Amino acid sequence: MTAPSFDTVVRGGTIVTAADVYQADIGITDGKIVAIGRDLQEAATTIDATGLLVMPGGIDSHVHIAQPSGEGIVMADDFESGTRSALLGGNTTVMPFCLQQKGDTLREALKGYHALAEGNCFTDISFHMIVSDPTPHVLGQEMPALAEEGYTSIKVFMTYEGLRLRDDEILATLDAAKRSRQVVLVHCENEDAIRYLIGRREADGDTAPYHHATSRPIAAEREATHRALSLAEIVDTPIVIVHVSNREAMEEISRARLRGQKIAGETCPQYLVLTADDLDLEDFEGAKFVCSPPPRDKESQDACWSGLENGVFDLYSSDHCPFRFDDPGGKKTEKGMQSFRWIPNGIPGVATRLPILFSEGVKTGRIDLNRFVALTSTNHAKLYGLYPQKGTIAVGSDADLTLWDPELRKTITNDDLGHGADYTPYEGMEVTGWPVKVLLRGDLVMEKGAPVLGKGRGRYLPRKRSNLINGETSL
Ligand code: DUC
Ligand code: ZN
Ligand code: ZN
Repeated sequence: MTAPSFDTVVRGGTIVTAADVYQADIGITDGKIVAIGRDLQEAATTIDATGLLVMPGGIDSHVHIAQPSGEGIVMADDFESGTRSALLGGNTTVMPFCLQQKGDTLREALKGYHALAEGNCFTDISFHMIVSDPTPHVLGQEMPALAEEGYTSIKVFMTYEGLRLRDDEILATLDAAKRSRQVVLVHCENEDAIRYLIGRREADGDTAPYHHATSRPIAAEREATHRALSLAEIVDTPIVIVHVSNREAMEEISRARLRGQKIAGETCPQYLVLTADDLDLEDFEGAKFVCSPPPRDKESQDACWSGLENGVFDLYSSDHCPFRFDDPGGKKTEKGMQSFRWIPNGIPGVATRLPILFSEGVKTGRIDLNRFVALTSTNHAKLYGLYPQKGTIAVGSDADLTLWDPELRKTITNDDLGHGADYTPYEGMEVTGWPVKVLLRGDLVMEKGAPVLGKGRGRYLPRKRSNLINGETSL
């Protein structure tokens, strides 16, 4: 008997990439895709994909795991639960943030995060660095050295006292990133305006969770988006505008592109299916929806949908940032119950990202299958230096595959999501389309809503430079 040609064949499925939809089998050896064709030969293992879409594993390039979030507050996910939830939702790579605390070096921050992640991940991971203390050592020594080691993206904040950078610090950080050829993600909200409004709300006795939304208005996001784009224009370096919630911020992105700037834009599920009214629920339930920027209104939802359709957005990420609800270390902190100011910012969503876009986007005809794959996988790989190892189905790529049942109807419920939070903001939402099997580097790692193999299969991924840094004008 001759030896099988492949370790594994995924047989009979419909392959979907950012460019094509076609029927073929996929041959896998040593974790890589080695053949794509009709009626491939026998393999040691066969995975039947009849009736299923076979897509590149989801890449969620915006998640927060085990991030320090203030005194007495504990993020609901560690690397085990966060990556388990990602896997159950059809993802094979996630990109969490590594937060530099003031006074620490980037290396110290990385040491801590790697220690937490090592041996605990169900998916591959790769870190963005959050720069909160742009000292000469960070800008001049660490950023260039770390870029060479594969940490090719950083994030800066324009809001949150203690985290936000002033404009001169942002300029210096952008300039350093330009020299080290790193791409910079920017959280765009005007801190001074927000702090002023929070004070006003509290003075008026408006302390319920809903006023998280009224104290972070669209104008505060639009102004900061314009400023971030202007600062990037001054330095002449690409930036990513993350978690965009509304039309006015989108218009800033479009205008900057017309001026010739290299920009990527990102939106998230919460801006497509939630509104500020969700923060207005009784009994503190609105705290379940507190995130920044806050969900807006129906007009903003429509704008974000059109941005996914027409290319203002390149990325659709979860901004998974989970806190438990019924927990004094989560949303129900003692101070948070007194004022929205202290409610930890963020909601879970890494498991529900793909089903929400598939059901509300593909099934409704707003976007096609190719765009779905681009927005959820391929563009993340290109922007953050993982393509074509990740983000596509091609000979030579990692065999990271999500087998998707396009007709499976599910009601989203927290028990199915595998994360550490005690709620999902999408509880009870009916969706059509769900991941049924996931392969990570050729191994079947998820089937029927549960991990097949234990934690620790996920690897850390050093990355190349971003496509935007490498001279391309768009993804
Ligand atoms: N920004 C994020 O990117 N995620 C959660 C909270 C925040 O402000
Ligand atoms: Zn942010
Ligand atoms: Zn985030």
